[in-house]
Amino acid sequence: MSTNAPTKNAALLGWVDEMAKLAKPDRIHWCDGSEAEKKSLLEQAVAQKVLIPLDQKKWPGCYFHHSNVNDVARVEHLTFICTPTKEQAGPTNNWMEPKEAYRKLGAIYDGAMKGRTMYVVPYIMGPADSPFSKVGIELTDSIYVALNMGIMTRMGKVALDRLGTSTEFNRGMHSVADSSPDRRFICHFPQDNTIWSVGSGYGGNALLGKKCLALRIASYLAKNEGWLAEHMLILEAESPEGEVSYVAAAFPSACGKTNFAMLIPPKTFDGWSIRTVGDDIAWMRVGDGGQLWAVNPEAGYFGVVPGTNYKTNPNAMKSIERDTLFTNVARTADGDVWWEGKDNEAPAELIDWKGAPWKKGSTDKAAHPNSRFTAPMANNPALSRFAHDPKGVPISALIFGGRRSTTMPLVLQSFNWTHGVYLASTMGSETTAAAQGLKEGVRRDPMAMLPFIGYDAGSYFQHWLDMQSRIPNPPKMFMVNWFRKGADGKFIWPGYGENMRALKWILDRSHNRVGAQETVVGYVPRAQDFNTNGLDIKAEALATAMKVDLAEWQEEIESQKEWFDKLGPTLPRPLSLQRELLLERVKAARNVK
Ligand code: GTP
Ligand code: SPV
Ligand code: MN
Repeated sequence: MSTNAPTKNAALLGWVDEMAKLAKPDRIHWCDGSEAEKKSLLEQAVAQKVLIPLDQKKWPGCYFHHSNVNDVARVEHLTFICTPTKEQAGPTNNWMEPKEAYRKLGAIYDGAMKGRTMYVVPYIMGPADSPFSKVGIELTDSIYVALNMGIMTRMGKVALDRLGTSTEFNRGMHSVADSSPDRRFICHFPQDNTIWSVGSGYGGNALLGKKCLALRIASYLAKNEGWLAEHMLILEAESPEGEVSYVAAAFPSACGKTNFAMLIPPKTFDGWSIRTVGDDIAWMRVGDGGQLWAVNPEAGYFGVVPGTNYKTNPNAMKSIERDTLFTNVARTADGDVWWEGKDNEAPAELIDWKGAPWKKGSTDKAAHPNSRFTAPMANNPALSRFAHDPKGVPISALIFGGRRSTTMPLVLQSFNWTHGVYLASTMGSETTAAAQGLKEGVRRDPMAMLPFIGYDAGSYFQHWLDMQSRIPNPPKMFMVNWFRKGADGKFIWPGYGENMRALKWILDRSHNRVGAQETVVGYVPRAQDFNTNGLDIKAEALATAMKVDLAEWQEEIESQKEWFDKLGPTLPRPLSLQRELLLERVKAARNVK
């Protein structure tokens, strides 16, 4: 078997050899992360029809990929936490006994790479020179995965150099195998720092550095080591006076992180700049000044395509102008791409994401609702100059927000840390196309981490509560909701750039310089605290977007009981007491028994 191993790391060589003996690839290619390698991999991917080049004049360095039609999003029902006991995985995760998981997936890997190349993809999550960064090695038979990892992580030689002879690296095994949903499993072994994924080539199932390592495995490490690994964007806000602040925000999958992280303020916020540190994942530790410091472990964006246009998110549009992989969008015969919610109307004819002819006016979507772009973060014109800073950035506010058509106001500040953790732990959100096979409707998605907590959820909440005493200068906590709907079923709040208005209040509250109305459920902006200059929305609609309706809240809090009951004995008592206290307060305010 041919190989080009560029390392003397015995543990690494031994493990790669062991996995190769199992999967039996014809060739092993060690990725070095060079430009020349990228070019060659792209050429091979095109020759294999894994990628289709777009019109290179219009879209330099851009390619189209369509996944297997049964493989278009994360698969939560096929995702497992393989801890020694079921209790360690907790009631929100699927659990498989580790030996059983290794046996089951091992049988599928056996010979799965015959006739194929096994790519050895060394990568770093986090800046190359940051003490917080983690090295992972992903073995994969997907050239598409190898190319994506090259964009999403610091990949290749840089990772092997950092690893040296250390045995401490995440062992990620991935094979698309036969792409059969019956033989698709995403298994995590936190105790072994190992991930085995088989049967899917898509996003979070297959790019193992992202959700598998940077969230599920990292959240387990973070619990043990006293830090936080969260599904959060990180943004930098600079005021006209030159004050620079950072916030981190957790919104569930396909609920607005990329958009918020790339926000362009409305005209009336002259002199304000928002820059992106990260759009999906934050690793946060206590640092200088007793503040919480955040690092973005990724190096690229794996972003939702539909709804992205020059009005909603110009920075994303500029980020995908070159060197971008488009997965499951629609395209034209002459190498252009299209999706629902692009700037222009659909052309008369398209090739839909499945490769079938599509005519304007068709009720089928031309692009898959979870179609994605993979773009290097260096393309983002609004990239923060601290995006690669090994120390990270100091966080002033933590924001949590779901997709809720009712109940949740535009913005709300918690009374304190415990109340903030309670609000985040009970966060509800309507499910989206980012995961396959979920029931439509609102589900609890605590901290936007339901699919990504790598251990018992109750213990995860306890860890959040415990963090308070570790952070001398903690960020303030907020809830937001851009997705409340009016009687007409339409979003009330214009969203996108206008979210700056809520952000401004959040920043002012974090720096203790603006007032608020205390409601039974938390602080909200008073009229004089909230900048509406140039905002095109009726006063009545704005009031509805911001409203705290106690009847809705009572229903909300009562419905949280089922969720807390499900969490079982590890649910921290301060959280169940918060719920009960809040319910009694709401009932008292409504004068109901
Ligand atoms: P993941 O990558 O899955 O973690 O998603 P994300 O949280 O980064 O979501 P993203 O920013 O990609 O937005 C998902 C969808 O919500 C896109 O179709 C956006 O156009 C839409 N969206 C984002 N922000 C807003 C907003 O403020 N208002 C409305 N109405 N839609 C929004
Ligand atoms: C998400 O689903 O939250 C994503 C996309 O960011 S994936 O990488 O598929 O997890
Ligand atoms: Mn995400």
